[in-house]
Amino acid sequence: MGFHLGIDVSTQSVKCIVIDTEDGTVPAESSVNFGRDLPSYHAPDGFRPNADPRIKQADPRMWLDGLELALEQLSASGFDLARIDGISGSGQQHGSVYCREEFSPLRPGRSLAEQIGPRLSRPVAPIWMDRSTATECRELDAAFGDRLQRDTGSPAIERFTGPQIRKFAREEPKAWRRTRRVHLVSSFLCSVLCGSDAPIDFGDGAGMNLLNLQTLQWDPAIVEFTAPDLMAKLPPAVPSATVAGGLDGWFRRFGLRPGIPVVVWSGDNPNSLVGTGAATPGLAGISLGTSDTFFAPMRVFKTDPQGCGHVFGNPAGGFMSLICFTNGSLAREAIRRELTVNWEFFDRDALEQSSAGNGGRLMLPYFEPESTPPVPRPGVRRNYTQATPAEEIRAILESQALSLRLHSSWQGERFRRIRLTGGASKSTGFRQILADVFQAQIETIQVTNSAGLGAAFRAANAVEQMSFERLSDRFCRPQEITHPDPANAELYQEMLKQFRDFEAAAQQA
Ligand code: XUL
Repeated sequence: MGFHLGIDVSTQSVKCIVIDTEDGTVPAESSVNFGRDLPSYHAPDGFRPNADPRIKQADPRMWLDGLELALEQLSASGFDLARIDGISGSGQQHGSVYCREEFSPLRPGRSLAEQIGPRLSRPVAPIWMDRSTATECRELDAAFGDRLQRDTGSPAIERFTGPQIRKFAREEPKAWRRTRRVHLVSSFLCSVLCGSDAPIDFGDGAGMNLLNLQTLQWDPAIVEFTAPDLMAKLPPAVPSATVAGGLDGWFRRFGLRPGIPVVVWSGDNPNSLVGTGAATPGLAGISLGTSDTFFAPMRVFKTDPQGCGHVFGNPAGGFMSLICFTNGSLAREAIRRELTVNWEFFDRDALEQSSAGNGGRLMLPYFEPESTPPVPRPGVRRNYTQATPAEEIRAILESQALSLRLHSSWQGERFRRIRLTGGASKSTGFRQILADVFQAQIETIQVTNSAGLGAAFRAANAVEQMSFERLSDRFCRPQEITHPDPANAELYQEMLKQFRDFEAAAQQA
């Protein structure tokens, strides 16, 4: 029994969470928001503004400054970080970081950004929101056809790392030649903690279009096609319970003990699967974050015939599904701003002032290019012309719930219980809509940062051999349960068909 630290580096923030596995409590937490706390990076939403809306890049030094600040705040919270026995982390998925040197022990007296920044062979990292790799995806699909999805779990996906790497190697061949190591956000930050290059875990590695999920090794032919000499630049791919190394002495400044085990980091979605307690079959999870995601453990390896859903490694063993809807909270926030209403109205009053089905109003809220279904250009579509603010809000929420249901149906499972996490999970109105659309029980847990919690679980699992079942028993007991209203089952079943047709027509237009 002990204390474990989970660090979540997401699109917009760095969050730390300490768990006490003995009594199932969270004795310390901290949070840093890039836009608010690190304004000098000019990345209010976690990426640098770019004239081309398809390009979304972040400065890795911003993540390093965020990490330092979040650890500083954690140690200032009064909890003695010397008590921590293990660390792991969670990174926003798919982004790629290019390093000109291999990692070596950190030098005391200099900030992380100061010493690691100059070791990057590319000053920016494309992140998961980037949509500028359509050409590379076409080439990958042409070269490998169906095998790409069959073996890597996904067809070529614009936001995935392989296409990002191919584009960089082609456009900047000199910088590519100078690159010694390509990391994911997760393995990059894990390397920082260890002061040596860390491996990539199967959970996050599966989001690259490079990992063969049949062999659980980098696929030689796909890797070779993606970029010259890429195999030599990739860290090894390993199970999620692997200890990457000991904590570098640099982190002593926060009270952390040098040498404590650092467990490989994973992506935010694999971490959220375990952090919501949904890693065992039967349950599913929905995370309402910058993007909305749907994830579930898989009983058998299966791919999405539409090509929108993915298969990743489940940190608890086997595989998981993941479906990502780029226009999650960013779209809800945009509608709220357009209507100039506060969150109280958005989350509660609006849904009391409108009714289930909303007169058939549907919205495709693509404020950003969308991943599911793939929509390359932003644009909001409505099948109605008139709506009160309350009806407009219900339209986006019902449409988002219908989209989640529609695009998760390829798994062929009837999910009766869904764990809900992320900022918008506190909206009672949205919870009811999700319960009714899925006709499933929607359960929230106390900790809303499920990615950070999942990372702390993985540390405890690898270091203390504590099972995920025990951890989720201690930390993920359902807090609030929203039951579906059976009276709305037929209504939403009908609306699901209308939504499918509306979405299909919009895609053809
Ligand atoms: C998943 C995805 C997003 C990011 C967000 O495929 O692209 O959920 O992981 O951080």
